[in-house]
Amino acid sequence: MKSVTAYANTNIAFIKYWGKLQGEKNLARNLPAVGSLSMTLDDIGTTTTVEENDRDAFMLNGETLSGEPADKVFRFIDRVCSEVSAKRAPVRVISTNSVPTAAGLASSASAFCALALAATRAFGAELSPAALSGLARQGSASAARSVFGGFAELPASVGGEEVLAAQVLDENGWDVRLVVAKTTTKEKAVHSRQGMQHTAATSTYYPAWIADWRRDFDTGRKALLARDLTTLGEAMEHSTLAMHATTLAARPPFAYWNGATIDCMHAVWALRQSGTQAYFTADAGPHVKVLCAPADVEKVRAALTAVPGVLATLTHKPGTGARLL
Ligand code: 2P0
Repeated sequence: MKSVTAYANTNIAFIKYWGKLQGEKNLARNLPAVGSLSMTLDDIGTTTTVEENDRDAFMLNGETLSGEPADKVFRFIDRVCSEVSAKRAPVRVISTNSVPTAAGLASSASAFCALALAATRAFGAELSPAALSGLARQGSASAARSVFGGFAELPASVGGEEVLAAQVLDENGWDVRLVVAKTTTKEKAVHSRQGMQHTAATSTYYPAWIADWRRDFDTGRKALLARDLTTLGEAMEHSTLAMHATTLAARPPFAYWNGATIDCMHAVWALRQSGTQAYFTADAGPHVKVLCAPADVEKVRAALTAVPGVLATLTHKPGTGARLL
């Protein structure tokens, strides 16, 4: 067995994935109930090495992990082996994350994408980018989109059909920026998988979310291809707020936002009122990400930095797809 190292950038969804096809078989394959559309970010992701070892071991950021986080990785290795018909041998998986783990900056997206690429190659298989996205999706659905640079889509699965991610525009296809406002250093209390399953099971608004997501997806996809920031931004904000509304109408309710998250949203709306094209999104965590033109980055950063509770801002361009190192 070869020792293989791969790198994947994380991605942020403009149009949100939130909800899985239910039923044991569908859940085992992690099939999304809604379509999503994302931007892969530059220089923020996961580097993962997969190599032979005398027993399964998982190291993340220099620490050996055990329990569920490690078991999730080992189960994914089982899946890789069955998918590429390789004999399962024990492995050491060494990952380094430049994404804050489990704080809503999509660490599982880059993690399972890099792991899928490194593990398939370590076991001697070479998958097409589309097939690799199908495998990465089974680790974490958002990971399917990180296979591709620039902007990617992952369709909804209808009736349990297999779904693969695809590139919509490459990293040179549209020069935009995503400004990330960090509003905490803490890990989130409700992991996204748990959060989406809880809302699917209990939220009054989940049926409305499932009935309506396609409008934002179709509008957002068309706007992305037309490089229309205003239309894409409006669809992104709607998708974001509709997703978060499902959590507020769950029983018991929960919210990924903190006070600074909401203040950042108001700051973005104020920017628009004064003529700057800026649009927010937020994921399963309290950070706020703002889409804007490169020329408006400084204005957006200044507005977000002025919000009490914003700890730092980081600016990302569209990044490249997953690669071997
Ligand atoms: C997304 N999120 O589209 C959405 C928006 C969070 C909010 O994908 O259960 O970690 O592993 O498939 O991919 C986070 O969910 O969930 C996510 P699983 P994942 O980026």
